[in-house]
Amino acid sequence: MAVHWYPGHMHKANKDMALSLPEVDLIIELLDARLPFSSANPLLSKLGADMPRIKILSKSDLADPEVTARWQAHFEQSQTVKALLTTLTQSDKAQAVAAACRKLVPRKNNATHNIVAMITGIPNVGKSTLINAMAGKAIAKTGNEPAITKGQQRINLRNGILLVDTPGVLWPKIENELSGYRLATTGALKDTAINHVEIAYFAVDYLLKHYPQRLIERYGIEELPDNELAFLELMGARRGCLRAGGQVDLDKVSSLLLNELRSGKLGQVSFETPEMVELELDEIRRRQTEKAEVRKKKRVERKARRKV
Ligand SMILES: Nc1nc2c(ncn2[C@@H]2O[C@H](COP(=O)(O)OP(=O)(O)OP(=O)(O)O)[C@@H](O)[C@H]2O)c(=O)[nH]1
Ligand SMILES: [Mg+2]
Repeated sequence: MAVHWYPGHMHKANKDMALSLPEVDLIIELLDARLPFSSANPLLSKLGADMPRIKILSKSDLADPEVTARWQAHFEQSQTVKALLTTLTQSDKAQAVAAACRKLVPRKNNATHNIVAMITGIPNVGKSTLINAMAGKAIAKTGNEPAITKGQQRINLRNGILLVDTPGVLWPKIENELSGYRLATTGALKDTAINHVEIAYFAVDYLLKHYPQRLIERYGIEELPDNELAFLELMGARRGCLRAGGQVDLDKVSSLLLNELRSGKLGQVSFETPEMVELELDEIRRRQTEKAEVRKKKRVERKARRKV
């Protein structure tokens, strides 16, 4: 799915983050544990690339623990990942992040200078929630929809750490189509920017393949159909998502499914594994090489025509 949601405040947020970098000592990058690759916005990965960085897999309570453990092992192989906090409660996580900040910026671990930590991540990943946990009170506005934070906000924790909350940013262009679908499924795109039925088709197709038992248990459907439309129609009939005349209201049943999936009612679900992502990246590279070859061939042909 091509993602077309890059509102003006995201352009500004990117610029502001780059401008603030000289004052920042370290970056805290939040990834969504359900889609650690697709939520790792390359713009944010490049931001302050040589700066100390703490990576956090957020919302791990909603992700499949077995898959999260695989991602954790995958990330820990990398030299650049300093800390990866997953299964901790918000308050333990807050304490662990503060301790990691002090460890990573030892020169400022004193009473005279604040460590400045910038929190980055895609929309709705939990940046402001983490800040509130670190502050011990609700300072930053949070909400279960993307683009709650629209501008940078600085919060002095008065314990030697100053946090910079930033608005969630997405990619201007997402190379991997599946990443777009996963971001829409988990709620990183504004609801008005997506077609619920198209996203529900993607989600049901994925659940039928990877978590069929959850669908059976949640919706009491004994025999699962083999396609997503048939499933949504059955589910719609059971849940009373009907239009006048008795036809299933696909839009309504799609929204219902996405809401239940996002709020964990279908259990802990992950949308990608390191192995799946490796295959997808291979496919993207193959397509890029193919495109480059076609372009080269056309160039050669044009040149040959000019010579005639
Ligand atoms: N289940 C679960 N929900 C979480 C977690 N962290 C945050 N949330 C919820 O996710 C939603 C978004 O959280 P925010 O902290 O506002 O996210 P944000 O990254 O600041 O979002 P923007 O400012 O819009 O970019 C809220 O409803 C939070 O309660 C978590 O670890 N688990
Ligand atoms: Mg926020």
